[in-house]
Amino acid sequence: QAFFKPIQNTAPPSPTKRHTKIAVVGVGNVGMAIAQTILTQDLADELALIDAKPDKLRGEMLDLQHAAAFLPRTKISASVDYSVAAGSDLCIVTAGARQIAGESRLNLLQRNVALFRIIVPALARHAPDSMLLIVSNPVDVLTYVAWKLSGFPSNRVVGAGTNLDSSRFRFLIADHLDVNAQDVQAYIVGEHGDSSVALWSSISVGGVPILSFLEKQQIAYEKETLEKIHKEVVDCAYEVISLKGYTSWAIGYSVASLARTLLRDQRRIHPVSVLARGFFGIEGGDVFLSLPAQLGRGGVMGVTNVHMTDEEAERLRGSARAILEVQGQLDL
Ligand code: 6V0
Repeated sequence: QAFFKPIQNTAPPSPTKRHTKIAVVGVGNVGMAIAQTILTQDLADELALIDAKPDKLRGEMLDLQHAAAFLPRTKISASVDYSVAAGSDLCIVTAGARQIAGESRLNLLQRNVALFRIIVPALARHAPDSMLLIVSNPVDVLTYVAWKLSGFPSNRVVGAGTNLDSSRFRFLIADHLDVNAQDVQAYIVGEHGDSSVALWSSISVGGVPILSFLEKQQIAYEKETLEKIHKEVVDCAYEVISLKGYTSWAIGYSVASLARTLLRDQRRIHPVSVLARGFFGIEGGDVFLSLPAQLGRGGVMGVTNVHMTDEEAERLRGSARAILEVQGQLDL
């Protein structure tokens, strides 16, 4: 006997109501921070978790399911089998090998490419219409690898890129000026990592361009202070990792904000890793790196023609060359 007595003659559910499903591959620190932010922010009707370790996977699934009484209703499933991702609208990849002491970055990359050879074709097979959002590092090269291995059009493959770096940047500027980080418009573009580029010339706070404001107010325009802030953005990931072993909360919020923009067609502009060839004079091959991109239900809709000084554009092209050099050493 059913728990509820059905009401007769009801209309069927509206066919226009979209059912949203997100798959997260890798239930480590980052994957779980993303999963829990997705749940608390009510971004999906269904959440599928995938990992290579069955016990850890089931433990994480149960732990999240046990919070059901406090969360919006989301069906949570988990499996080592990629069929659990079937029908996903968005697949987020956080799986990655851990760096072994003394291992080169290139060797780590090659091990991650080996993982992606399993993960990406399986996702493409089970969720052929999905958007891929890559988080695993080195994120720019791995987003390129995911694009190649998936056979998806480039608008449906995005890397988390410098979305997090830009959030760190906005926090540090806000802290420096004692304002709200949400009022700070500032982008870090290029590689997620050491060769990232801070676009100082386009920063504004509450609509006020920051560099001309500082000059007009005759506040000593200290290029050094600005460079120090950028250096802190690059260094702070290493600092968090050396202090707590990994980063999780900020990347969780950063990726959840991307998921919201993509799935809810918010058309917001995020600095994320996209196929960058042809933008800002980037040549020399297919390279993914972060540019301020407009995102929506169709994935990447376009790249903002953000103002860059010649020096900033040259640094961006340098960042592209650095990524292409690593990419050239891979055999795909
Ligand atoms: P972690 O805690 O070691 O988790 C990795 C998970 O991947 C583990 O649960 C593994 O079992 C799983 N895994 C390994 N191989 C496979 C496989 N073949 N299939 C499925 N799952 C597998 O790492 P953590 O969660 O801390 O980091 C994950 C990745 O995110 C790393 O590559 C980080 O460098 C990267 N980050 C990227 C950021 C960005 O801004 N793009 C920010 C933070 C971390």
